[in-house]
Amino acid sequence: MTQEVRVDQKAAKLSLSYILVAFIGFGIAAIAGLLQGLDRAQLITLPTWLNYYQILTAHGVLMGLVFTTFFIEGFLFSGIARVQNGKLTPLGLKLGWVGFWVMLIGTVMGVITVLMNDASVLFTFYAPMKASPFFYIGAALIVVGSWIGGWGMFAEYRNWKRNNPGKFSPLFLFTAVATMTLWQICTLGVAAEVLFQLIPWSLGMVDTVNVLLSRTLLWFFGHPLVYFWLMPAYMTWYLIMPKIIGGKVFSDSITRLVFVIFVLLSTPIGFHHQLMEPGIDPKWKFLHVALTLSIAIPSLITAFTMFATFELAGRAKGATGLFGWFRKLPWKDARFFSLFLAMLWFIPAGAGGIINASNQLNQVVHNTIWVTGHFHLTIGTAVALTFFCVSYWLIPHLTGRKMTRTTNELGRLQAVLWSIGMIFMSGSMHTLGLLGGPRRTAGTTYMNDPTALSWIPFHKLAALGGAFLFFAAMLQVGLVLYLAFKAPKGEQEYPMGDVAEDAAETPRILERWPVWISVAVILILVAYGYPIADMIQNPPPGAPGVRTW
Ligand code: HEM
Ligand SMILES: [Cu+2]
Repeated sequence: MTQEVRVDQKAAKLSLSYILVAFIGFGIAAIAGLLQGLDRAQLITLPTWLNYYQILTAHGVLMGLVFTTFFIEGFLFSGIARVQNGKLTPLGLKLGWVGFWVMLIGTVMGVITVLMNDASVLFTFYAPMKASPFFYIGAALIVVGSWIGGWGMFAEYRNWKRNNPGKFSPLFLFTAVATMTLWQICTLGVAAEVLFQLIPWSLGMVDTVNVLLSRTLLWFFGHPLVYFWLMPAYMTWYLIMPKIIGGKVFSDSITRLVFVIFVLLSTPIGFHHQLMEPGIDPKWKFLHVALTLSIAIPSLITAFTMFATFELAGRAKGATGLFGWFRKLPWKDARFFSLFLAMLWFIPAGAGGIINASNQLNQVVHNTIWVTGHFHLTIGTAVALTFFCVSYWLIPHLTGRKMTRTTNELGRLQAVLWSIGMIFMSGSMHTLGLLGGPRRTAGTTYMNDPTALSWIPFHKLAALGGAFLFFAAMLQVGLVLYLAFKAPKGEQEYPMGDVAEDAAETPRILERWPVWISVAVILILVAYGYPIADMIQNPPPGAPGVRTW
């Protein structure tokens, strides 16, 4: 039996600050999302002072970077405190706060530049589109701030190891360290791009930019970024969910193994975003595709583990037959219900990912709105719903309040509305992509071209989905504010699962970080060393900046 541990006030304040900023960013981004959907369906015309690409940039940056990164830092700090008797060390707290402020300054800088229409370069800020230097500096500060927070978590880990020599670290701490390790490695790519290429260029210190190199450095970071979002969701599924359903963590070793595989394999695969790009030898693309397909393995292991967890919990409660356990799951509990939908959505999302990663199939869907449909299922649903669901119990836990029956019911409604919205929006986006519809394009009929006209009904369905999503998003923001400031005072449990007693002993090697980091670096050198050296030695003609908006 674990005793009930409360996250103490200091750690709670830190964690809550991150989480509130996350949901404010999310709320603003949702408004932009709705407007985009309506514009593309030709249901509204944006006013001349509000550019489609401007709101698309705001939406992408606020959802993809601000909502996720702030939420993840806040959640991981809270969980690390939870497994250490509710406390963080003074050093961890301090780094947590410095990171928070640096990230916040970067966010404000970036958002203001976008609102001033000085940075409509989209979420990927591809050169040679050129934004104001403040946009890039803001982005760099978000990344640096998140590093500092990560160092705070490493400090917690070192402290734990010192006080518990020779023991395995608590699973939550281990998986948090894995997540932040991946993040520190992969962000080196985007940091190099922004610091050495984009900032000097946007300040006018150099005239042109090596576009191929800049995109390669971006994707060195861009795919692992996806795992940075996914790993905290997996932490919830592996470690938190079992407690909510009254079961046990299926296996300590499998959990650690899955996270180690992510650290090893998520970086050397970035070329799967550049399959259509000239200047990279197909041999290297092939290597990256092969590694990409192998990173589906931890997700398949996860699917197996989740069902095993459900089944064992159900059988422990007396379920019989092949699927009897299904009825024993706590469907009425929003903490579980949202999570289950999140996991369910990850099945089509992952299948779509395998399609994107396959060389030939990529040619069909590349740069179509299929891709947008895909990531609204992965990050936009599997991850986002998981984060919503965490907020239902985490926020009241941090503020000394309680989830009520009504919040529980509204939480379940939220997940249903979000799912309906995604069926329409993501479903239409996938269909449109197969019909050749482009992504990242303001509403247009291409002078009434028949093909483009045939897309409009699907855009309308997507906009209908967007309306559901917007409604669900506002409900979510309302729930967050209610749980933070208004819900009745009380005790809300921080559910942290225990490992099953009969699980096999964990191999020591799984906790040898120097070994895993070295393997990760070697894989990166193999996959990127030669291509990047080649791009620097034989650069394509330098590109001057353009302003397309
Ligand atoms: C209220 C819910 C949402 C709505 C209505 C919505 C709608 C949209 C639409 C219409 C687009 C533009 C498609 C295009 O022109 O290519 C888009 C792009 C995008 N969305 Fe969402 N979305 C929502 C939630 C989310 C969430 C939860 C995330 C991630 C956490 C997300 C991340 C993104 C990103 C990264 C882009 C791409 C930006 C770019 O192309 O630069 N969205 N969304
Ligand atoms: Cu990718």
